[in-house]
Amino acid sequence: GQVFRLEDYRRSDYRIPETRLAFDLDPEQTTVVSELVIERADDSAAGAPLVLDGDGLDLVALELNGEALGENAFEATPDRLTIHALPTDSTFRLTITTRVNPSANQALMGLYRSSGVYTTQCEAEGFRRITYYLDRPDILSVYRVRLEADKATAPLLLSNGNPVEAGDLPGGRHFAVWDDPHPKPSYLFALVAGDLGVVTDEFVTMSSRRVALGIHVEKGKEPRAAYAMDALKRSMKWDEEVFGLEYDLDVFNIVAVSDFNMGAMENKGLNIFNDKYVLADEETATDADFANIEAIIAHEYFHNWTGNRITCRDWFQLCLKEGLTVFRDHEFSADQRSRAVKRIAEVRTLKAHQFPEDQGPLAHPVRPRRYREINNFYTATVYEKGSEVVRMIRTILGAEAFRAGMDLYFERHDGDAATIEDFLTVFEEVSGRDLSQFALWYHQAGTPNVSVKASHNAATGELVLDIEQSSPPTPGESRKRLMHIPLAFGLVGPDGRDMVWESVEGATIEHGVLHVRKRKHHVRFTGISERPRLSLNRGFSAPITLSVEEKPEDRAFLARHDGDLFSRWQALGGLMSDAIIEASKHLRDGRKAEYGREIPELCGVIATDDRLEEAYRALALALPSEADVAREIGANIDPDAILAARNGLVEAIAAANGDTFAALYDQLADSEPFTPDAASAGRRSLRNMLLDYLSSGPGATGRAAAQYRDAGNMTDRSAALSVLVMRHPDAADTKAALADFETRFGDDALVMDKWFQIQAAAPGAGALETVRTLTTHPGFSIANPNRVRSLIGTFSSANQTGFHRADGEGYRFFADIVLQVEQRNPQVAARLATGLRSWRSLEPKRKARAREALLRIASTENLSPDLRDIVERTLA
Ligand code: HT7
Ligand code: ZN
Repeated sequence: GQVFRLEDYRRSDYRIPETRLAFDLDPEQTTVVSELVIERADDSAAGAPLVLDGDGLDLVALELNGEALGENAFEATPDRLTIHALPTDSTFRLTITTRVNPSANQALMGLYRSSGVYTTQCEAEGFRRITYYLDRPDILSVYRVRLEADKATAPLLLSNGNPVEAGDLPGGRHFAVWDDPHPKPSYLFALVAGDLGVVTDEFVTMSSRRVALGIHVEKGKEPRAAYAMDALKRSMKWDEEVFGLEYDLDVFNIVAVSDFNMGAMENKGLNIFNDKYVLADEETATDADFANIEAIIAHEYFHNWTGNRITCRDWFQLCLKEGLTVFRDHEFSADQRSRAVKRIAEVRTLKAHQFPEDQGPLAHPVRPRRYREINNFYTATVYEKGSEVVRMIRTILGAEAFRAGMDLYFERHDGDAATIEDFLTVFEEVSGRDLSQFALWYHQAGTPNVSVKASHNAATGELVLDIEQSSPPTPGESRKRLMHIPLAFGLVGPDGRDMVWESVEGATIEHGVLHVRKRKHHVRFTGISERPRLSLNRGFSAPITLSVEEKPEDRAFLARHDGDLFSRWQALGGLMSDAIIEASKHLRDGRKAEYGREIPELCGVIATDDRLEEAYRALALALPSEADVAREIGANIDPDAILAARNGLVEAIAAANGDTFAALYDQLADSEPFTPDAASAGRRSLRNMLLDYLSSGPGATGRAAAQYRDAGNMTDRSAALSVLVMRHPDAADTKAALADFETRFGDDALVMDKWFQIQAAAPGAGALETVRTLTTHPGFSIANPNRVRSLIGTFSSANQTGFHRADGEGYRFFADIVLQVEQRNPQVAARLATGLRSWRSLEPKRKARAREALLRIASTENLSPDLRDIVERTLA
């Protein structure tokens, strides 16, 4: 396949200042008339042919300035329309008629139907599946869209911008016209037509403009959109207060659809969402669902400025909108909820998804320099690491200069298709700093490592830190340059407080942040009378790994006393991870695992420390996942040994704290009616964490079965079901609860996704048969991305022992499914296939079997570019 390279970027010879689209919507034969005002960019382009992108298109008619074009004047293939003979005037009008079949579109890109609703997905290159166009993000155009459809089945007609006209037509049809005054790239175009229920509200902006808000959902589900509406209004307010950014149209619509490749899409004035991230009430959604809805509603709304008003020059700049918008939604959630808890959750996600990507065959820079399939670059690196890079800019500059830089960015680049260089320049200008070394975070792949060795001389009061940075090689980048790493730290004294030094030399330290810029820093502090404990990378100030020679008792001290809550969590997690790794080695060698008393004792202390928020305590008690431990081990992974070692630690913690945990569990029972706020959610998460520990012993199903039965909300119900399935898969209580769940929620696909997910995560060799059987369940559909992700995605990403079965059957099944999904939806199949990206770190037998599965996929004929790209890079 073709490789696209950043250095090949060229401005287009043509611009499209105006785009008029007319859709005559029909389930199988939709006609699209596109009337484009085209401008030659400059005289040097005279004579250059106009080449428009297409993808599987069927051209019906073509006119230039109102005249049909002769056969020799153009060349049309499904994937390209080339017009050779163009008028000499600098502006002309092109009218293109295409015909598309929305019902046949299973790839869910371009115009398709989801449960009878016409909808579109154009990012990144879906617009070219609707009409021929300069389908690239630096072509900004003003759109006017006319929609015509059957009124009975599609009473709702939406597009971008503001509504300008609507009316009835003969034959039971009707029309609506939408006008979007803000120039936008084609990837932000959207339409929706269907019969949906709506929740409406209003937002009054900071300059007193009234904005009509609408959230459109499946009829009957309107009450489940109330939380999303509340989150939308809070997002609009927050962006005004924190960034001074106001909404810019008269209406803002959100539509929830049930077939969607990703989470949501920020189309101008018409966000389209996966219904999973809109619909929630206490009976059907968990606290995690509520938090996700809040975050994604905010994310898409925030794109209105970071993405839409300022868009990307090309797809290499994807992190310009995505990393920045993730940073903004993280800050929003931190402000709405608990900052420390939110930060821990972010870092857990980063480590679970981005670190393995950065440390495996699919590693790429936050701003890649080449791609074969752009859909495969909507990654944790572009999104999550991209957000971390923005966070580091704020850490380095300080909050005030960061805000000044953002203000300048909006002022200077509003209406632009911008680059990462443009973004960095504003921060350099407002701060006077040179960010050229820092810019490597955008250009260089891989997770840097910082090693720290400390020596303390009590007699002289000197503390010396020997700090060294290194970056492991990544595909195509064997030699790495030195990074600018902002390392927040504290020297924790014996009383748990941060010590103050007299002088320091060897590195710049500003506001508790040590700037690592050289390969080695020999940093000498004076005035440190007692040996401090090192609290490093506080708040995860840089997305790095740390190598520190640290005594377990120092870690335990930090876990108890560090004034920085994030670092306390980090210290405890490190202790837990080391204990599981040690135990897994013992178990592999046929020895007995020992866990010591420190961790169980610490868990007891933290669980009952009511100075700490409950949500924080729950996170502290959560052991590193099996995948986290596997990543720490890095090579020759045996998932069975890790599971056994982790379970051993769960049991040791439970045995040491049984009575305490039981009393606390009872005390935390909800006495008030359900509310989804952070404090109540935190209480439930701690209680459900305790339930897991309390249910870890043989036969200990009683509490979970009772909680399942009595649950007044989905958080408690699904947590109890999960504990039963994970800890006691064969128990009668488990079977009864699973059957009950299916009876209660069998008709609700989104809730049944939880049922699929919980079963797909159940550990052990038997999981494969369960998952295989569930693929034949009437509620499962290989054509629906949410179903596939719930069952197959969970199995491959969250079931280490089931998926990585020693006999390789898990991989064989997985490859079969990936190939089946690919027939319909290459994008979803390619993303699914990344489940095998860490195959090289497995023990040799599993490694060989995983490779066989990958090779089988790679050797399949007519593989889509999406899947081919992923498997070939994974195998390289
Ligand atoms: N910007 C949106 C990305 C997206 C997408 C990309 C490719 C294919 C389908 C897609 N749906 C949404 C989502 C976001 O980051 O806000
Ligand atoms: Zn986004």
